[in-house]
Amino acid sequence: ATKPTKADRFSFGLWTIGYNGTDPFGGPTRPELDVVEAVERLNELGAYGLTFHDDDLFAFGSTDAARQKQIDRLKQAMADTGIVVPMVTTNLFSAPVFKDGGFTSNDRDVRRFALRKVIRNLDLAAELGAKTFVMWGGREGSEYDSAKNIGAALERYREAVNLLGDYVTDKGYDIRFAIEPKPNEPRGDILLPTLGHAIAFINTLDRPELVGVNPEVGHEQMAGLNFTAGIAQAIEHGKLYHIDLNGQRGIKYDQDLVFGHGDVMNAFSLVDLLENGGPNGGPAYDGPRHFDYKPSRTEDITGVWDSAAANMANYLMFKERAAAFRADPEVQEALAAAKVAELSQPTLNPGESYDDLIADRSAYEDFGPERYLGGQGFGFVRLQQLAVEHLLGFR
Ligand code: GLT
Ligand code: MN
Ligand code: MN
Repeated sequence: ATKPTKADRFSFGLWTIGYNGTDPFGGPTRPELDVVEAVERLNELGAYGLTFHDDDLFAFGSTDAARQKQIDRLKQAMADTGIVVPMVTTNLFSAPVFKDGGFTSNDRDVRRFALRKVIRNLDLAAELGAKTFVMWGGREGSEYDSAKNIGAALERYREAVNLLGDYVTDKGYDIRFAIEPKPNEPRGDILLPTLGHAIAFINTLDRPELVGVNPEVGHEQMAGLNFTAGIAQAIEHGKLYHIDLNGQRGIKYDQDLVFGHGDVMNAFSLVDLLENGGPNGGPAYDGPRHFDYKPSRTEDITGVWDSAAANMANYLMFKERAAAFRADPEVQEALAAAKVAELSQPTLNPGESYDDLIADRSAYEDFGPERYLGGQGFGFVRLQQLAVEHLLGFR
């Protein structure tokens, strides 16, 4: 059951398995990984998709011929393996020109260049059949409050996303955008730092239906937030267009660990939500299960592929454990005792007005809140303990 197949829809960024170990304190510990090898190995391991930034596939500033050669090599590898490209994204953060961001750089010429770079990559995304275009604005932000007019930056962000929405609509591309929040790193503070900020921003756009979020486990956890709860809210708003799965241990730099190597309890509840949280207990999300992790700098190429496999195996193990949790009669009983389903029942009766509520003596005068002292516990802890026992394989 931990052997992935294409039906599981696991995808990986080319920059993840292709990460060469460079960090702010040291250079590469691994040689470059070729895209064809990446596609072939992912296929063998049971993944279905590869995603990439323009600059992962062909170096920034490549000639048209060099760019086309890499695109053709990728297309051939896709044809040979059946690997698809469900998502594409543009690098607006590595090149020196983007040192103050792309869409929101103080320098207007840089903003115009950034838009052209994205438009060019949108054409490639459409050509390869990608349905989602991720926008991670890692350099959109600042270190110094007086150096960035946040209101103006948000206006420029909006101007950019609106223009790109017009572009895909006019071209007839079947592509939606997904904004990826992150609180900080590389900028001291990044614009749209959490999925909540991003969803609020999206609702101010000309075409909000074209734009959702691509939350990353570690990014929300860097802000001290509960990832599962955030994902549940994104789903409730109809905005979960894509997801970046990985692992993070607490509020610190972005670790990009293997999915399941960070907060295990939250990973379990996340998979339970994605797989069993939908209507009638079915999946709540039907998009790619995309891994955005970094094979640790200590690993050789064997460690790279072991870690890629570990992401998928862990997801499938959580999925299996979550199914067992849901199927356990004792869990069902604990869920009922905890009144979890009762929360789905509207607080007012059908057609009931506030006058009717005020007239209902059982809601207030005869309610008796005193009985909640001592009695009327919810049993949430017992429910959580059952989850732990399933997660650890003791049930
Ligand atoms: C970068 C970042 C990731 C984003 C990628 C998409 S780029 O690697 O750390 O979280 O998902 O642009
Ligand atoms: Mn990350
Ligand atoms: Mn990411």
